[in-house]
Amino acid sequence: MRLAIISDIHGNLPALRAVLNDIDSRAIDQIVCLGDLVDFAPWPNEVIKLIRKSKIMTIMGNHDERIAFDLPIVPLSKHSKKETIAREQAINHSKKTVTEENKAYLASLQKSIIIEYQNLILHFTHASPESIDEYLYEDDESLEERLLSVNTDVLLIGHTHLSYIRNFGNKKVVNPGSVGRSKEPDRKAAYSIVGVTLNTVTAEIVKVDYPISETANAIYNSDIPDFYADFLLRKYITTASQPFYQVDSNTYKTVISTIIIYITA
Ligand SMILES: [Mn+2]
Repeated sequence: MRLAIISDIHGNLPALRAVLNDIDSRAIDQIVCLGDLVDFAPWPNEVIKLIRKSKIMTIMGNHDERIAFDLPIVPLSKHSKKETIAREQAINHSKKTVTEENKAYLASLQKSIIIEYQNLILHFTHASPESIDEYLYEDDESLEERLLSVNTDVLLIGHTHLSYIRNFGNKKVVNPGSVGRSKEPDRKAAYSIVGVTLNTVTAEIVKVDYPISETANAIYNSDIPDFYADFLLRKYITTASQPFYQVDSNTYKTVISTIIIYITA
């Protein structure tokens, strides 16, 4: 069985199309989406339509939950003042734009899915087994404990927008990264291919080029704050609270004159 794992599309239709085309060109049995279909780019309804049409098994993300149930927007301490304001505007844009039918679809999503296949168990959830909005980064010291706590062979999580694969003996934690709002230096659409045989699991991260400028221009021409287009175009590098920007020194020098570095507390 070969699975394609996608996550964190965030309304970015060109990125989703590129990833689905790439998946189409490979022998994949099922696509699983770890959630966050909406917010930050102007195609939330089109993304939901394509996800449903493509019969993708989908889990609820924290952004989906907030739009589905009209939950309040709570600022995140890791964000700068500028990002806090932009985020609220972007989420309010989705609250106005996403149709009632699509809100009902988002509300219908499960928060985790467990697949048993041959002798193996795979546990899919948006952020962590315990929470829909906890960030589990690659270097998290509790990662193995979290994996073992849900008695699974493979824990598949997104939410951080940073792809990684961590192996613990025969068990794994796989984060496919983000399709539509990558926080990796290349900003490419990321996803994962997971192969499952009788007793073994393989995983790889795939990066796909897509027309980032098309998405950025659509954001500039919408009510979504320019912040999110600038981010895709790397006009800002937000360090947030995690030292994940492994920009190599050569790349850094070429862009240093055009970026603004945000250091947030
Ligand atoms: Mn999320």
